[in-house]
Order: sequence, then structure tokens, then C-alpha cells
Amino acid sequence: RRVELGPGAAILGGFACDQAEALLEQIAYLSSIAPFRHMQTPGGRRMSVAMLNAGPLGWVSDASGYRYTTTDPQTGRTWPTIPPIFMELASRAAQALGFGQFAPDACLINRYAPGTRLSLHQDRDEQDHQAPIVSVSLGLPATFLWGGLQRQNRTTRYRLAHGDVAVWGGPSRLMFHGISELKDGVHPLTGALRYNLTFRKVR
Ligand code: MD3
Ligand code: FE
Repeated sequence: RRVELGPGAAILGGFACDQAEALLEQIAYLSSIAPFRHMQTPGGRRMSVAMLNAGPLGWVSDASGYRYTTTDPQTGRTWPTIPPIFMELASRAAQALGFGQFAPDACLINRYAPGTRLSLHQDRDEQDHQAPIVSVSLGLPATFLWGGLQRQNRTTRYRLAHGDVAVWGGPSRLMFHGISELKDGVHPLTGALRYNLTFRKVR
């Protein structure tokens, strides 16, 4: 099952299903080193999504803005290493869309509880806009909002379910997107949670 979203972008339905348990085990391990936290928006609001970083670079947001850092501002320590099974999955997914040699230097893990949402935004804090972004959904399903190159463009809704992997490259890389408020539910592997892993080449 493959849903084409545009040039260089597609949802690979169930691509990560076989590795879901192993991925969740690594998420649990990473969260024991660098806990999930709710960052502040530059405007001073608490994000409803909880976040965890792995890799040489981690995405942070606070009163001074959005940026990538090499150390965790809360502890001063470097971010945990991206687990090898994450790297291997990200590279296989990129390969499936024709992006060879994908070597991400940032893995952001978003955790959603019922009621959590991610408002429409662009991912433009990365220097490398040639490389795709790979995302992996685990646990409860979500409604993904897919817009255009301008915020006011109309959005299309897609379902992102457990095990779905999406690749966003080419012109799709700078499209507006978001996640609707997560609905209540129970997933056998995650309970009332959804996780999303995004892999990026920042520098
Ligand atoms: C389209 N995450 O972390 S994944 C994000 O489910 C983010 O947590 C969402 O948007 C989540 O920035 C959506 C799908 C996704 C990720 C990155 C994209 C779609 C994208 C970058 C460009 C275009
Ligand atoms: Fe995004």
C-alpha cells in the first residue's frame, strides 16, 4: 500500500510494522536518557506534543526561537545516539522513493496523547532542503493535514496509522502540514499514545 502525495513524497503503508516492537523498545530506552518534554513556543506557549531528540543535532524551541543544538539545554549533555535500527529503517524508506545515501543527523520523536495536536507549520529550520524527511508513525492513528506552499492553501486529510512510514522530499519538503487533535483510543503496543519519529539531514 503506497499513497503518492506529490513528487518525491508518499506514505508507505505498514512499512515499519514488523519492527514496531523493537522501535518502541528503543524509544523507551532513549526516554530514560533524555526524557520527553513539552517545549515552549517562541510566543511562550507550552506545546501539547512531548518531544525527545536523538542524534548529533536536536531540535529545540524556547523563548529565543526554534533551532538545532548539539547539547540538551536542560542537562548540557549531548543528545543520545540514533539507534542503528532507526537509521537502517530511515535509509530503506528514503531508498524506496529514490533518495539514496540518506544520512540523517537528527531524529525527533513526538509523543501525542488524546487531545494533542500540531498546528500547521513548515519544517524549515534545516540547512539541507535537498535531503528528504522520513517519518514513522507508531501507536494510535492520527489525521495528517497536508497543505501547500502557503499557509492559506487548502488542506487534504490523510490517516497515518501504526507502522506507516512517509517520505517527504523534492518540492513537498517545504509544504505546510500538521496533525489534528488526537482522538481517544487504545493501541495494543502503546496504550493511549501515538509516537512519530522524524529523520532529518540538518547540516
Ligand atoms: C511534510 N511531525 O515533527 S509527521 C514534525 O506526526 C511533524 O509528529 C508530524 O510535522 C507528526 O515536524 C507529522 C509527517 C511529516 C513530517 C515532516 C514533514 C510531514 C512533513 C516535512 C515536510 C513536509
Ligand atoms: Fe513538521
